[in-house]
Amino acid sequence: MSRSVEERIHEEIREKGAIHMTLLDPQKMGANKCAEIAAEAEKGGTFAIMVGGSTLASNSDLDDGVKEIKSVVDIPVILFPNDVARVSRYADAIWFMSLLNSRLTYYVIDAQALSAYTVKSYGLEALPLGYIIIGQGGTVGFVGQARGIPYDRPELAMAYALAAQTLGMRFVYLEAGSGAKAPVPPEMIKLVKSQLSVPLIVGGGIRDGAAAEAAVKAGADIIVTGNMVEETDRVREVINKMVAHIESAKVNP
Ligand code: 1GP
Repeated sequence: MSRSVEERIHEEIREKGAIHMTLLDPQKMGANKCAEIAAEAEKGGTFAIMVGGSTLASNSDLDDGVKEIKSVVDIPVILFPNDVARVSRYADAIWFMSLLNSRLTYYVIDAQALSAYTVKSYGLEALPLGYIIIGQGGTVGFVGQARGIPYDRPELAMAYALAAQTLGMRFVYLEAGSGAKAPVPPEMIKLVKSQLSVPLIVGGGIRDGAAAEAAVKAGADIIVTGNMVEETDRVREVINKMVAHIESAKVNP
């Protein structure tokens, strides 16, 4: 039997120290462009493609995007849904996530209840994830009605992350929001990681190797970037540089 995406993530973290994932939005960029970027990102050394969805778009665009990306890469394609409709049967896995600091039970548990059967019937591998918004969180903070954790309150992030792990979630994500002015602070990552044994994902506002390296040195296991590849036509080079920073960070702590 082939290894699960979860096993592959763990193996890669063990081997490399930390890994990079590339977030793409087919509904924003179009399926062809996404596939083109995904192929270059794979060559640059990204471990997986995460497929997010725009708030206002149709599901057929999502399916087309996932299929197109799958047709050009061998690395895992993982859904990163922002709502119940963002589930495609063509992906390898889905971050089955709860927005832990939302005001609305919808984003904490109701959306998951509404989509769990679909995920199961599609045979999608579910990766249980506690998702925590730091600061304002940009669009996801607004739509998800998050009570963003202030950047200077790392102990609150730690408390929510530890609750996620204690509830059995197998990944924790600290999200500053796509395009955030400042990424999650290293001091916060450090405190959160000191209490966690599950992989810690960090994303939002990471624009260069130095920021990724700082996050990994503080304890991040997975770095997610989205905007970075949308803003360049040298995707392979940019990802390659970032991956080098990420891998060297764990080797030379
Ligand atoms: C957003 O954390 C991701 O969900 C990526 O953010 O687009 O700022 O890289 P950026």
